[in-house]
Amino acid sequence: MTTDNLLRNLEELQAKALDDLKASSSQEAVEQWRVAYMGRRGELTQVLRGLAPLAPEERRIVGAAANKVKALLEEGLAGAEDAIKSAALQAMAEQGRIDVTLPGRPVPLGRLHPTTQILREICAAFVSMGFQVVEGPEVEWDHYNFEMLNIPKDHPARDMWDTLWVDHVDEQGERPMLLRTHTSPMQIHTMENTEPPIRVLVPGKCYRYEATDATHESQFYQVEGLAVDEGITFADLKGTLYEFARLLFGADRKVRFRVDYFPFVEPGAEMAIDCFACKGEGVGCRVCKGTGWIEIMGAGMVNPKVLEGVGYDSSKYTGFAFGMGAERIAMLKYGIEDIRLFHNNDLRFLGQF
Ligand code: FA5
Repeated sequence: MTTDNLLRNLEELQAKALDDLKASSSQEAVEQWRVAYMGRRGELTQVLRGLAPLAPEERRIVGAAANKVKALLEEGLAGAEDAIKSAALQAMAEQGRIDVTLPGRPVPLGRLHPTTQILREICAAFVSMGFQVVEGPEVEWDHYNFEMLNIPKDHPARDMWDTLWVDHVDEQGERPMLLRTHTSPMQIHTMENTEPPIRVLVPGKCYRYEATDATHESQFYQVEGLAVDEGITFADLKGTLYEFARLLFGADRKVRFRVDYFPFVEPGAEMAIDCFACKGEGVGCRVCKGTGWIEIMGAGMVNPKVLEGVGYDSSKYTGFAFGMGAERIAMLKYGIEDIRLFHNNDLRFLGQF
């Protein structure tokens, strides 16, 4: 073949290769193209191999032209590969495109149950006065729920606590186990396990065999308090509970103590605060039912019999105790009219706190 023919062949090869490359729009097609022209048996490779038998002068001319074609095809190949890569990237970006101007979807945030909130508030108030928070069992012995609290069997005061008994019979044929009706048994557990000075606060669930209504549930929370030391007086009880009422219900609260009966305290008292809704005026007020006062807890000086029952010297130690219903405090504080709402799991109710 003459040099001219060889050069014309090269020109045709170049034109055909570049046309083919233009038509190769996928990665696979471009790879096939590379193999067809520049692979080991590719068309251009064959031409380059065919240079060997040529005369030196001819080889120089055709070789230079062939190398030019080779460089051109390599350049074309790199360009085609780049174009395919950026087209793929572009398609990915289009598919997963985020519209940053769209408003976000609100994430529903959970919150604490109103009972948990009030328990924390009550605990924080007493912790600030040096009380320590402890918890106790919900399944109790008659011994702790009643006996050690100066409420022996057949004592009429047992009627104050409608009891749910656990179906467990002992050797004497008695049922000594129950669901605690109040948190007061923790007074005994604490005193049995510690020496004065004692200042504890016991939040916890209680159970009573009671019909439910707007202010009564068969499961509810109480918060118990107990302080025992040398020289504790009724003035300490009043001062502590007065401070509590101010912390929870506002600095200008007034408190009222009236005599009440609980077998484990002597004297016993019921504590009320002046109604924060009507400022104690009463007339027509739904919160205090027109009395101007709201009862919030039972309290009193620990009965010396109870102190002696746990082995304390009642001539040396005195103490005070109190117990309040947590939901009732929450009802007062947040203006909730029905205690049954606490357990309904209604988000319209729970979302308000
Ligand atoms: C007692 O349970 C005594 N242990 C309180 C006490 C402790 C007095 C220490 C003296 C010294 P009472 O039965 O009144 O007392 O209950 C206390 C509070 O628990 C009530 O004021 C009320 O707020 C709450 N409570 C009682 N029964 C229910 C009920 N069925 N549902 C919701 N709350 C209740």
